[in-house]
Amino acid sequence: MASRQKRTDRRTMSYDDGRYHYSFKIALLGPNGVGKTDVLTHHLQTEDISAPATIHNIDCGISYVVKDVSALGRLYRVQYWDVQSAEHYMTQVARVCRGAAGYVFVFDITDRKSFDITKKLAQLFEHTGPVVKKVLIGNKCDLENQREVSKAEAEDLVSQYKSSGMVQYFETSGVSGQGVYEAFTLLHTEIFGTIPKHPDPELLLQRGVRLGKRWYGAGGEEFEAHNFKVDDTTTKVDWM
Ligand SMILES: Nc1nc2c(ncn2[C@@H]2O[C@H](COP(=O)(O)OP(=O)(O)OP(=O)(O)O)[C@@H](O)[C@H]2O)c(=O)[nH]1
Ligand SMILES: [Mg+2]
Repeated sequence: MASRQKRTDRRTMSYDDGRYHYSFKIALLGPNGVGKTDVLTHHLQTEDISAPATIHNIDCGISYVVKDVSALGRLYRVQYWDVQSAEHYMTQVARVCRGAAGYVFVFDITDRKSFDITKKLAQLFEHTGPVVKKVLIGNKCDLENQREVSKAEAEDLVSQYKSSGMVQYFETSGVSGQGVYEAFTLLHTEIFGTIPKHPDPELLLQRGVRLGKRWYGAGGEEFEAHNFKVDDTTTKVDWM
């Protein structure tokens, strides 16, 4: 009983209490049926992500999952927004996804129309500039014999949007999980790379990144970055 009480307390204490260094949002965008949810599911199963995922459903098929990712002694709380059929809700998508630190544009390599829609989505977020990071994913690479979009075309799209933060093209399979780890790892690393050593909160917000409370002591005193020690137990707490 005592131990159950203790567990409950820990859970309550750690519920969104800011015990992380930074938080940010990544939006997955692409037309209906390209495999966004399957790709995200594979990503959420990777080992370097802690804390179980809780899916929150919002309007119009939009849902998000919150996960903690640790890297280089920092704990990042990441919200992954899975935006269904983005082509039908362009205005809403633009509003809901505003302020994201990263975008994953997904199309289906066996469906040219999906590539054309993804081009429009990439254009919708062109204004974010280079500090917001983006990757392009050509999914269903297990269906090579049905390919309609070449790698060269997809890579051309990345080059076209390089100045608005698009960094690389990946081919993935939502069936086998091939390429998923590489795509998300690169996107995370690019986002982590936008955070300066002594960040100014206002500057961070322009990159879609917020500070967590790990920057502050119990009395509200501010810590220097090098004074941090990540307590690994917090990454394992079921906090939602
Ligand atoms: N062969 C193959 N099928 C896939 C792959 N990824 C997803 N699928 C299938 O494609 C269909 C759509 O996948 P979802 O993950 O639901 O697609 P989505 O982009 O989330 O679709 P919406 O949520 O409707 O926008 C499902 O039947 C999946 O099993 C893949 O890489 N290869
Ligand atoms: Mg989906």
